[in-house]
Amino acid sequence: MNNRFEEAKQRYAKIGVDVDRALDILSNKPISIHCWQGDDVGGFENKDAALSGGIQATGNYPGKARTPEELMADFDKAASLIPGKKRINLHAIYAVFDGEKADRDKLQPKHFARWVEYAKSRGYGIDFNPTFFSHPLAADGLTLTHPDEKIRKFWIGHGIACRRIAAYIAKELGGPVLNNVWIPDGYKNIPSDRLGPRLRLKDSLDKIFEEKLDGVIDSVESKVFGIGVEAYTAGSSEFYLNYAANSEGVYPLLDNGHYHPTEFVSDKISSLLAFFDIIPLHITRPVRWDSDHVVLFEDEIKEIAIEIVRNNALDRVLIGLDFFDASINRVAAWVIGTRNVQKALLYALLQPNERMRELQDKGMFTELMALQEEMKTYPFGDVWEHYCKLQKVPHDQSWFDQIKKYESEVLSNRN
Ligand code: RNT
Ligand code: ZN
Repeated sequence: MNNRFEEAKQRYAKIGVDVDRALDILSNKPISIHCWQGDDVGGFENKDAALSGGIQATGNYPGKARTPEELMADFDKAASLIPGKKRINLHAIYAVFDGEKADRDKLQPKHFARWVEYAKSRGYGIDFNPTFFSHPLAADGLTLTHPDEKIRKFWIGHGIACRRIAAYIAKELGGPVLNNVWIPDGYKNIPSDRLGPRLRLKDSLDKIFEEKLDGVIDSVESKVFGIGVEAYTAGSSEFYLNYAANSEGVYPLLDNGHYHPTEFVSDKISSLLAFFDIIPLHITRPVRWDSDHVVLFEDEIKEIAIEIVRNNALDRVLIGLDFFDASINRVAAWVIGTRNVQKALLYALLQPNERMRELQDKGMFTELMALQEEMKTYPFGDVWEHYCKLQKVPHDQSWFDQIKKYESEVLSNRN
């Protein structure tokens, strides 16, 4: 009998929070963990592929995964230290070629058979992303908006190929696959035409999404700016919100690193819940810009989780992660970031959300503030530790001992 947990449970029960129910809900919510934290968004296309598209993984911590086998082993290590249900989020550049390589527009389901096998054997779901960067035909930073029709066609072909791969994965795994389109397209300096690229983007997307495919959830990810495209990004928030609102089955994906620093995704979720049945997220940590730092257990992450939970939207909000830190142990980065998102969800599930809503509606704002602040020091940590024990993963910092061991036995032999 864990006394601290039992005491915590009673305290939460007193304010009407059912802890066991919260743990049950949490254990059933999958988190889509991005494969690209394991190798700095490198992929397997070619060994020295340089990351492009205005995103950057900085740092040179030793031990990055160089092959599918290494990436899968690292993901396994991380997953063994993370409670709850998992999905693995793949990018097209993680195709596993058995012999001859295929260019992006020629990618086929068979190039992802290894990942399907991997996910099946571990009971994970898979999500998917076409890769519109780190490629010679994206060297000028333009893909689906490119003024050159030939280049645009190549990238449309890539988008179509990826949706078919997503459909294949969905069929194999027996459940829907999110296929998320993010493109880097934009301009460093003041453009002389802002509409043209957006009209070309609209047309390219229409062509990509034309085919009806079972099991594929399509999304489009907006952004405010990237490195080298500071003045203009074609796929802006307004563009994609409108695109999604006007197309059947395409959803706007919110990445909380993709807005002005004074904007909050926690405040955007409810606006979208009013209009869309599904909302995909990329949870990250922007530090001054879209820097893709590892997610911490901090206020905005808690607030995002609270918005999902108190609006009963856990089934509608698809939670994916998106960070790539090469300055720390990459396996630890996965563990820290994913556990923090799960902590935030638990924190949200342990709030007396109904009571708080009532206080707001009755105009009892003093009581509301008092309760909100009291909740911050409730024995949340005791419940988290209990959850980890139930899930048979380390409940405290001792998970890091396993990372240290893995680093000395496995990662340090890579160079
Ligand atoms: C880039 C977007 C995008 C990428 C990944 C690798 O700013 O956030 O989601 O980070 O697709
Ligand atoms: Zn993202």
